[in-house]
Amino acid sequence: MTHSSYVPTPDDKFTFGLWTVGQTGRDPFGEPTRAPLSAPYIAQKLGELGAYGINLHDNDLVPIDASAAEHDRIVAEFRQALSDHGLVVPMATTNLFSDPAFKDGAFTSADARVRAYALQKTMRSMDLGHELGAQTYVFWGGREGAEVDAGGKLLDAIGWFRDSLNFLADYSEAQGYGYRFALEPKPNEPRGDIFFPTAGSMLGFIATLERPERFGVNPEFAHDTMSGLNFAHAVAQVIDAGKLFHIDLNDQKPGRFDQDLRFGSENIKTAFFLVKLLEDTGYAGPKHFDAHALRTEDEAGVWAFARGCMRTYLILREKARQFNADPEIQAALAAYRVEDAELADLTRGFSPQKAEALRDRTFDRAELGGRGPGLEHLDQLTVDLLLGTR
Ligand code: GLT
Ligand code: MN
Ligand code: MN
Repeated sequence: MTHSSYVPTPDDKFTFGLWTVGQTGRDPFGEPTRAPLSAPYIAQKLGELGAYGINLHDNDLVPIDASAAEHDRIVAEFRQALSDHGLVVPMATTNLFSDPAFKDGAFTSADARVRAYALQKTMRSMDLGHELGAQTYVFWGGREGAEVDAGGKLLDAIGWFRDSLNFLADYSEAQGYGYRFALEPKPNEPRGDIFFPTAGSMLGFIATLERPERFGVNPEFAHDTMSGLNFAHAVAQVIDAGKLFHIDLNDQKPGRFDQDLRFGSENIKTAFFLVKLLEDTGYAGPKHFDAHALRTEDEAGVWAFARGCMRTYLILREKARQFNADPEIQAALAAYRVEDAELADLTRGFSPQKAEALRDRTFDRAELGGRGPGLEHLDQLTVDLLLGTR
């Protein structure tokens, strides 16, 4: 299907969190600037815009102190709105960061009662997610971190986190939920330092779990960018490990507070190489825009924001296809790589004979160092493509 008008359809698998388009503009320095929107209304609007699904925290939908009857009424109403507007809930997650009970961590709290409550809250939230059809369960440990290390819990925290995830993976199996869990790294904010700050830390940690096959990563564009890292590089490592279970797309200026900007609004080149990576490798999961409209905006601005996230993705997807089909770009790419069948054989798969042959080989270092790979040319072709002059 072509998207010459850049208008999405559910096949594009674009999703938004209830907390994203529902964000009211509150920030640490100011009150909300927009009225709250109800979950059924958000479903209606996102359905009209061509989104595929809606993600939620337990309490985005059901207030934390709702009675059982209220719970049932709210969930029934939301389900109806989803089916009326052709949307699904592919991912769910728990709010383990707003309640003051979690101020010093949830699964990594030094208080055993808080850790147990976090497990209870998560099980209930997993029940709700399953009720709504979610197959991916995200863990973003917003409060799992510290401002000071005087409490001396660094190694304990890792162990407590592991115990909790092992418990919850078993709960998912015992209940027959079949969730795939996606761990979301972030370096800081709201904590001074958050545990497991990068995709690489999550990958290392997953290997220590009892059911590693059930766990993957939910990398977020802004979270790597905040600390000056290259998000496309992080995602490539996650894909290589077979662990891209979900992805959070947004944008961010490096070195700033957590901005959650509209996808593609800031780092257009990294966004392009990210979209190209996702499309070239056939990522088939949901593409979740975990961002919100600027605080300056009214409701019209919220929908302009949502439309813009999807439109920019589709434009970049088309640019990626152009990149792959452009003869000059492909020629420059071919010139960049130097292939050598004999050396490929020699360097892949160790044998004492190969090691011997490689030790004896003479390389012309001056020639290797003197070669110009043509990256300036290739990058300018990319810039021309992105600026629309190709
Ligand atoms: C919060 C955070 C996000 C997480 C959400 C899921 S909550 O908005 O900033 O990065 O993905 O818990
Ligand atoms: Mn975020
Ligand atoms: Mn996120």
